[in-house]
Amino acid sequence: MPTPTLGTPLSASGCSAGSCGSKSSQMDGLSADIQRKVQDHPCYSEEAHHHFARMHVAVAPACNIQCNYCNRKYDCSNESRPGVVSEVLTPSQAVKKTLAVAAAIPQMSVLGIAGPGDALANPERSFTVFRELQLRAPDIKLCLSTNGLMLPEYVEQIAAANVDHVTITINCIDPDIGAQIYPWIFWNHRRIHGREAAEILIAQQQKGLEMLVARGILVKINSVLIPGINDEHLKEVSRVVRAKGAFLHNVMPLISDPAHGTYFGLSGQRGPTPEELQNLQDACAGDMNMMRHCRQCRADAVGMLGEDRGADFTMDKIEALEIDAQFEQAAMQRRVALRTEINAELEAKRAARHTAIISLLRPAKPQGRPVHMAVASSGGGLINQHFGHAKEFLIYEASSAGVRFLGPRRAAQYCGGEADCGEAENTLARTIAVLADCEVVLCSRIGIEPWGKLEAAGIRPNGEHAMEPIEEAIGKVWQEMLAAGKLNAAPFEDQKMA
Ligand code: CLF
Ligand code: SF4
Repeated sequence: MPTPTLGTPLSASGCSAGSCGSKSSQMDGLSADIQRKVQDHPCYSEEAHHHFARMHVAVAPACNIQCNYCNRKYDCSNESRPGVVSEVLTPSQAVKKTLAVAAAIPQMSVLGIAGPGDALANPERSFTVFRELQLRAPDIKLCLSTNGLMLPEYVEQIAAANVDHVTITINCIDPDIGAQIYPWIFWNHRRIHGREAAEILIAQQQKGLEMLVARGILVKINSVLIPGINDEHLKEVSRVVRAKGAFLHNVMPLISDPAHGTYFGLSGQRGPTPEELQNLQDACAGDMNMMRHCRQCRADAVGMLGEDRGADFTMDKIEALEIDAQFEQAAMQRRVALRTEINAELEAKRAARHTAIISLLRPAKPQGRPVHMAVASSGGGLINQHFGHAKEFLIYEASSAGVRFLGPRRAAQYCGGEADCGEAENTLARTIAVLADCEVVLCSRIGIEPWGKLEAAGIRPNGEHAMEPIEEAIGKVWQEMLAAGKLNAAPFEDQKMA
């Protein structure tokens, strides 16, 4: 499997485009076939997630295993954060909803089945949806998420349905660790507990992974990081799944809250800190392409990653729509035209970025410490959101090695209008706490009050790069800090004490 570099290297001293081995995009080094599969899938490409949307249809209510981090009143943690799925759909409802959403949101490029149970514990329902959509909206990529228990049995059907992307949640390859995560599985008409259950599940997952790779289907591995149980072990998991040909590894933090009623939530098992998550992702990254932009979506999520437009597309609204072949055809043409346009723009930007990076940094490799920066963006890969409107910030690290995305971080929204005034102080303080390790926050605009409070906390607000591409702007700000001599001292000593 090719191993693309995620992020934009700043350092490319002494080289010319295409000859130095440095990469201006994660697309570099991928075969044309894999590029085609990845370029507009918002989960498989960090770049694509700024431009393309996905949706999930909740057609899979049952599950055949129990994970200690899941309570099936809530969404599947394979692919979602805990939260009740609004409505479980029949396959025909799911097809109609997909066609309606894909007509309303032309950036919609992927349809996924990710719960609320397991897609392959509900095979008839899942494959009915895939088969129908393959006929009626063949431009939409099909994506499936599973715990892997039944995967070997369904690989042929997955391939026949043109499902090009499969996610397997693999939390361990050691049954003793598995026994701490999975209390039981349902297998061959009986419930199996403990180590034996984990052993079967692990064997099925590994076999399914090998079978998918052999058929050229892109496989992403999701792993839930559970401190004290599988944290160290996930490095081994990453190494093994990569060796077997998995394309991407997504290590997600355990979400553990007693209110969710999960075993881990009720037993006090904690989730990882952002630093623990990043350290593990970095440790795995030597062996594997890591996904860092996962939003742990709901099993009925709709829209760009990080936004949820599910409320705009409830079944009562969908049922009222008339959808015929002409409608489907026109919608598909709009999607394909927009996709072609976006992909051409991205390709041009990649080429320009590579050239700019090389000329910017030649001949000497700049030295300076890494800097974390937060970005307010509403999509498109641009710095285009007001600080006070940001529901999440994208955290990047700039260094002499390049600009790399560390992940999204949820923030309290402080600017919710007059009704929120009393809360504004607290929510702003919480947002500043979330950004504590960042030295710069880039946004399109920011009010005087938050500006002052951020500065007082040692975080420099920057609105000078509004509407600019994120990574380019971060590279420029880092260069300015370097030129101003601010990157020689330890983090926060020069910048924050100024
Ligand atoms: Fe859905 Fe999953 Fe397909 Fe994406 S989500 S089935 S691969 S289309 Fe994506 Fe959401 Fe993370 Fe999943 S951000 S939870 S990785
Ligand atoms: Fe829950 Fe998904 Fe685990 Fe099934 S596989 S128990 S739905 S997290």
